[in-house]
Amino acid sequence: SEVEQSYIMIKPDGVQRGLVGEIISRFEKKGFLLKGLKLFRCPKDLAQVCFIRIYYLPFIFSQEHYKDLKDKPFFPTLIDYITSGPVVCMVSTSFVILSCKAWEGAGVVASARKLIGATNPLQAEPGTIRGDLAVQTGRSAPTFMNVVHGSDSPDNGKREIVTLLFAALWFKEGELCQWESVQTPWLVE
Ligand code: YYY
Ligand code: MG
Repeated sequence: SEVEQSYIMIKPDGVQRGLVGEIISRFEKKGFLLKGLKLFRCPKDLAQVCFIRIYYLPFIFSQEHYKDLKDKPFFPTLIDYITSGPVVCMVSTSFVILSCKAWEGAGVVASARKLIGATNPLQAEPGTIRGDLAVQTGRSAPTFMNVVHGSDSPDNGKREIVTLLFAALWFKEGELCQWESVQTPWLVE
């Protein structure tokens, strides 16, 4: 049976501001199972991207990650922002088995989005990661700096983590860790 997965990423401002532990801690405390974790510098340079796509498949690039936004006015600065320093790439899995329909709506993707909060940090509720930890409104710069990314659907979760050889983004096959947490029986019945 298949388990829902979300790709969660601490963006360069979160890393630079020393919020890695704080942000990981929120997902840990919630009870999600951590399946993958790495510090990674996303290349901006096209030559680098081409090289890596040829020699290190499957691979990532930020333009692919945000391809749905490529016509937006903030897209160039969004790519500048996301490639401006290391990011922390994470995969979280719910304990919830998808075939258990009653739980599907409460799966990790939607739940992680709630923990993360609204895209605009000034509109994000207190208690959410963006509401508590970010302020950039996009008024002076066209892109929100909002410290963290979370997949917006289970399908995008799959696309962003590791799918087919040529479509895989942030993680390579074999980089995710198969393990069981001792917490599981205390989190779900
Ligand atoms: O999923 P989420 O990150 O909350 O927002 P998206 O609509 O997917 O946009 C991705 C990314 O783009 C967002 O985190 C900041 C930036 N952005 C922006 O700077 N200004 C907007 N009006 C919308 C998005
Ligand atoms: Mg999004």
